[in-house]
Amino acid sequence: MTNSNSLFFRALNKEGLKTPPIWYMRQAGRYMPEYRAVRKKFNNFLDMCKNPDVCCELALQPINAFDLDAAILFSDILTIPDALGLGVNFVENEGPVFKNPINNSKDIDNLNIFNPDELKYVYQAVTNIKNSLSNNIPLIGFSGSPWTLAAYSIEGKSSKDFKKTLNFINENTNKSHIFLNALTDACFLYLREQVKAGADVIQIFDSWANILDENRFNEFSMQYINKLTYALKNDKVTSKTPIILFSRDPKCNNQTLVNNSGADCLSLYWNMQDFDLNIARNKVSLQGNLDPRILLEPKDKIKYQTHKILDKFKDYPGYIFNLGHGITPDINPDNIKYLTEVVREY
Ligand code: 1CP
Repeated sequence: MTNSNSLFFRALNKEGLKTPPIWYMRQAGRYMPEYRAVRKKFNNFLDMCKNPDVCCELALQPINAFDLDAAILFSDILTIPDALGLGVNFVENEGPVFKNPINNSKDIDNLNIFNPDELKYVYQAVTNIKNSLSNNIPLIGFSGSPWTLAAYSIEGKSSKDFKKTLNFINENTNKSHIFLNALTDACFLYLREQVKAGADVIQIFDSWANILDENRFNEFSMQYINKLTYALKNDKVTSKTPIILFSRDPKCNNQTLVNNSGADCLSLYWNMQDFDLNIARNKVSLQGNLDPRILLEPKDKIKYQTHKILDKFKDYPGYIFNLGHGITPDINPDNIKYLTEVVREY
């Protein structure tokens, strides 16, 4: 059991705190020499994700190095498309590449039905990590949002503009909704198993929310995030598990995020600097917002920008310190250590 007095839970309960809890998106990864040492033993990134003991070791690395207030499962959002038979591979310097992407509506008809048992290696990693953490450090489980998983599955790779995906949803709108519904069911079953295995908190990554205009965001992304959070909040296993939504720079009214997502906490992208705290106060906790690029600057600049963020959120009931997106491989781990000290000394 995790101590509900942990800083992270208190912030998720919208408590105003003198020092916010701290964790970082992508806190385990290539920027850490300890990670690279383990990574080089595996050719294929997904093979590494399929090894629960290794995932446990990787999830603990940033906790041990920086004494953070929450751990996150070591895995990837693309485990679900992989389990659906789309053949996910990670290619050096290119990111994910799908062997069998969705090219036409028949590919959606022919998709495997998601079987949550195919991702047992993830739930085992959750249990191993949970058993290795002290009880004041909660464990975050996660999934991609249905939209973000659909975007990778259709595009077949990462992309700046996801042109193929945007054309596909225009030309195959009904089938796209069938696919998004199937992904929503898959995310629900997947997250439920993670909670059963020991995850204390859930984060949903809508990393490609930004490529949709407002109408399409509501239709193709927010609608399914809302279905997913509704299902989680109405299930015995997950009803009490706090949900954090990271939506990358969505082209919607911020009120929509607060009122329609069903999330307990919103993780703010770094460019959402004009997000009005008053529309969220006492409704949702807030997380993040610091530009990760700041970590490439000298220490005095890191301190200045961090203080600006902390000034902004200091009276907000339920703020979790984090970056506005993930740590990138070019960031020096010393600066993560320094940033963490700056927040705790503020
Ligand atoms: O070769 C390597 O070492 C792979 C690098 C790597 C790592 C360390 C990838 C490939 N995924 C991960 C782990 C990961 N991914 C975690 C656990 C680590 C942690 O956070 O401590 C998490 C939570 C993710 C989530 C994830 N994967 C997201 C959502 C977060 C975000 O950054 O917006 C996304 C979009 C992915 C897809 C993905 N996986 C890997 C890469 C390089 C990418 C991005 C591809 C792209 O740019 O589109």
